[in-house]
Amino acid sequence: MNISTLDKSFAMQMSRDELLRAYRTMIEIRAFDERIEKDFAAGKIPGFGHVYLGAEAIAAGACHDLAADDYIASTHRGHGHCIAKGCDLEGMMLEIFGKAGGICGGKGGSMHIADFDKGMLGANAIVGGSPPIVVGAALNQKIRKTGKVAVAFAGDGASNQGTTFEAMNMAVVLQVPAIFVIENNGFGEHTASSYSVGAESIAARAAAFGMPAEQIDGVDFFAVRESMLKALERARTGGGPTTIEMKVPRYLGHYIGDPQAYRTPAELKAARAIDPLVTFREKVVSAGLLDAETFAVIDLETYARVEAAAEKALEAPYPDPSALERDVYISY
Ligand SMILES: Cc1ncc(C[n+]2csc(CCOP(=O)(O)OP(=O)(O)O)c2C)c(N)n1
Repeated sequence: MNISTLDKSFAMQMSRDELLRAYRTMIEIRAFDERIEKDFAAGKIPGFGHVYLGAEAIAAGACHDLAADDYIASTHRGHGHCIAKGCDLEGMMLEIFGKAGGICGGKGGSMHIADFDKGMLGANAIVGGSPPIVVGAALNQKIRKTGKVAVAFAGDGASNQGTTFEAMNMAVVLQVPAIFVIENNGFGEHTASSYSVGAESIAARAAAFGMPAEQIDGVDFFAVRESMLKALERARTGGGPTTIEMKVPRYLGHYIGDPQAYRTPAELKAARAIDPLVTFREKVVSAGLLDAETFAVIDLETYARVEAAAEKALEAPYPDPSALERDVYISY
C-alpha cells in the first residue's frame, strides 16, 4: 500500500487516544450495520433497512472534530452518522427494532433516528431533506453567534435534488457555517451516478454556487478529517459554507435484500475489496502508531457490545399503545 508523506504525518499529529476513538467509531458502525443486516434479512426488524457498510470513514472522519452542540442532519442511510455523532448504541438498536426505550420511543425506526441532545437533527427518508435543514440550523448559529456549525450528509442521488441546489445557494448568499458532505457511493437506488449526475463532478457543481468545494477519497479517514478540518475552520471563522464530495464503495444493495441484478459479480467483488477499516489499520500500524493486536482487542469488544445490544432489543417490549399519540406535535 502506498502511504504518502502527508497521510503519515497527518496520522502522526493524532494522539493515541484520538486514533483509538476514530477506529472505535468505524468498527462500531461496521459491527452495528452487519448485525442490522442479519436481523433485517431474517425478518426480525420492521420496515426498510439501508446500511452504511463501506462508508465508515466518512461518518467517523466528518464527525471526529464536531462538538455535541454542533449539528448534523442525515439520510435514509444514517446509522453511521448517528453513531459517529455520539448517539447511544443500545438506544439506536431498540429504535431500529421498534422497541420501547428506543431513542425516539421505538416509533421512528431506522430512517427516523434523531437525538437533539447530541446535535443529531435526524435521519431523513426524504432524499435531499438534510441540506435545507442544515442551512436553517447554520443560520441559527450565525444569528446567535455561537461559533457552531451544521453538517449535511447527502448522497449523490440527493445532490440532484432541487432542495440541495436551493440550500447550497442560500448557504452561500447568507454565508452560513454549513458543510455539505456528499457521499458519492456510485448509485442512487439502482441508477449509477455516472448516468444521473450531469456534471463533471458534484464538487464542481457545488463550486458553481460560489463556495469552496473539493472531491476526496472517502475511504481514507485521514483525508476526510483533513478536508473537514479546513471546512470547519472556514465555517467557524465566518468564511461560509463548503462542499466536500467523498467517493466510497457501496458494499451491499440499495436496501437490505436488494438483489442487485444491475451490478456484475466482478463489480461487487471490487467494491468489497476497498475497506476503510483496513486502510486505517494499515496506515496506523505501518506508521508505528498502534499495533495489530490493539485493533483485534477493540474488534472483539465492539462486536460483543453490539451483539448484546441486539439481543436486548430482540427481547425488549414494543411501545405501549398509549404512546401512539404522544410526540406527534411539538409545543414550544
Ligand atoms: C424526495 C424523494 N425522492 C425519492 C425517494 C426514493 N429514494 C429513496 S433512497 C433513494 C436514492 C438515494 O440515493 P443517494 O442520495 O445517492 O443515497 P444512497 O442511497 O446512495 O446512500 C431514492 C431515490 C425518496 N425517499 N425521497
